[in-house]
Amino acid sequence: MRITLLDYGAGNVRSVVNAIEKLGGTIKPVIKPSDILDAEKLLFPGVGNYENMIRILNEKKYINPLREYLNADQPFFGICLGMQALFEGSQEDFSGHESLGVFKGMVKRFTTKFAVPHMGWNGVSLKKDSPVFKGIKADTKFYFVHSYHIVPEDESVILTTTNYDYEFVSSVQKGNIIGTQFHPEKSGDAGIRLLENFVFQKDLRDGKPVDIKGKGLSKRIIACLDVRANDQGDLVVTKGDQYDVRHKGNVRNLGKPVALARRYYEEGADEITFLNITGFRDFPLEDMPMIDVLEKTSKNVFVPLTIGGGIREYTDSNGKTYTALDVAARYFRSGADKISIGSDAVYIAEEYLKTGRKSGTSSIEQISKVYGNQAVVISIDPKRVYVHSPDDAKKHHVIKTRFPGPDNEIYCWYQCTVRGGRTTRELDAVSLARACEDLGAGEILLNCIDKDGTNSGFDLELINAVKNAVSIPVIASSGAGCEDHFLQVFENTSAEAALAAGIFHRKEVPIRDVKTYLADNHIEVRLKT
Ligand code: 1PR
Repeated sequence: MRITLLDYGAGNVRSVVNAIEKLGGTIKPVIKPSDILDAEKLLFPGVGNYENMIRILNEKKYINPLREYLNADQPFFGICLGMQALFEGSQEDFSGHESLGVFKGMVKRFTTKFAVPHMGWNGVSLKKDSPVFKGIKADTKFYFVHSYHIVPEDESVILTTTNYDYEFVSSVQKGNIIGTQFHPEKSGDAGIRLLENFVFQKDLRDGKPVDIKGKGLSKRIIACLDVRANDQGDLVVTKGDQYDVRHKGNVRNLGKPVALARRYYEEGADEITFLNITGFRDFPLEDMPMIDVLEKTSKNVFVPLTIGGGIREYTDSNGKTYTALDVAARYFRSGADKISIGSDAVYIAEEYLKTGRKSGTSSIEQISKVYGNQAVVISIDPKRVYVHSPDDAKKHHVIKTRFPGPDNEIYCWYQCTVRGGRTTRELDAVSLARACEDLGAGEILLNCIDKDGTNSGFDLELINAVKNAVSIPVIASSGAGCEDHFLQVFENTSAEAALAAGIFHRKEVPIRDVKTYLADNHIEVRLKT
């Protein structure tokens, strides 16, 4: 079966292509407007920013052929922005460009005290029969990542709804036209099944009303792979002990990145994060192995992939300058869904806090504008600094701690570091997180150097301090040593996700045991069936 793919050039379409090809389908990309009308089945995966997408569709003169194709009720599957484009406009668009308007209604921003973007695995309640849901169990969860959702005027087009503080429409169908807010290509086996149904079912049309309830949003469990070349020059997954990755002088070698990522996908990881931990000194576009890792991983791993390390502006030895956006674009094209910025975020926040002005040119602003906030993660590497009194660190966000310092200090603040923890800066983690959210970041990956590799549990005080200061999702990281540490994070903080490395690499606790333990203790998780 030949699927025509509408790729407007922003975001990761590699996973969709990989999924279709894995299913035995072939992909024909849309190169010119008439390719849309020639399609047998048209797939439109959209990710990023609505305004950017609709501007490109107008510039490429795709609007009229798309309308003609859709008005003829030809098979269409829109994912995320690809579905939102069917409506009359979005609150994310101030450009005045024309939308498709094939379905009546608007795309609106979430109005909730919950973290936005809505990010993670959530259930769907099915409102009518549809061949695209054939063989998919009622309690299946799909991967969502968005700050805006559709509000259709015509209720008959609603295929599923999902609960995130309130009920919103998470997919639509009218005849052969289907759209999902969630990403099937990032939703593991169930998502692949949905795409398979679209590709191979002859009759796709929607049927009778039903009312099948779905489950709620899961807490995410993320496997993290710190990657670097070892002394023999092989790219390995390593693991630090408070960021020191050497044991008896050698870089610890805990496996190969592609193979480990696949193992974690099969064990039920909700996301995989790769951190190129020497990225601060190398130039990632010359570091082709990381690109190769992403390309190979995305062939078989259908959950979100994050890549961090070295996302910043760079001038090569010939004097050619690459923007952080160029670096990120290369990673997105290779299969990454999110990029994570460490050192550069600290410098950007320092400048922003000093001047009070958004330059518009920082990596955070540039990448979030083109690829959407949800694609920009800020990786924070803080260290505790103990003080006797908040007056001893007036410029910083100081907390009272239950774990006194070496001189019995009962206060501390969390000092930001750059260059893999090697250099400390006069900025605290809470201020960094707030500044980055302001600049357009969509998620915080909150490491903790004191806890990293210690197996002694997460730093709950740090997580609460940062989580209470921002309204974007926070991933708790560093220190997991047993199943109960994950439970403590979710019971004592409102972090949306927990990330671990060492215990998974050393096979001390399998991911599925963590999830079963959480489920037994009434934490909502996605259990792989
Ligand atoms: O500064 O933008 O180039 O990004 C560099 C990235 O590499 C940052 O995200 C930084 O956190 C990461 N990094 C740099 N050096 C190290 C190191 O370990 N020497 N790793 C490093 C950070 C922390 C987590 C780890 C958790 C969980 N590692 O990734 O996986 O602490 O570990 P655990 O469960 O074993 O306790 P830039």
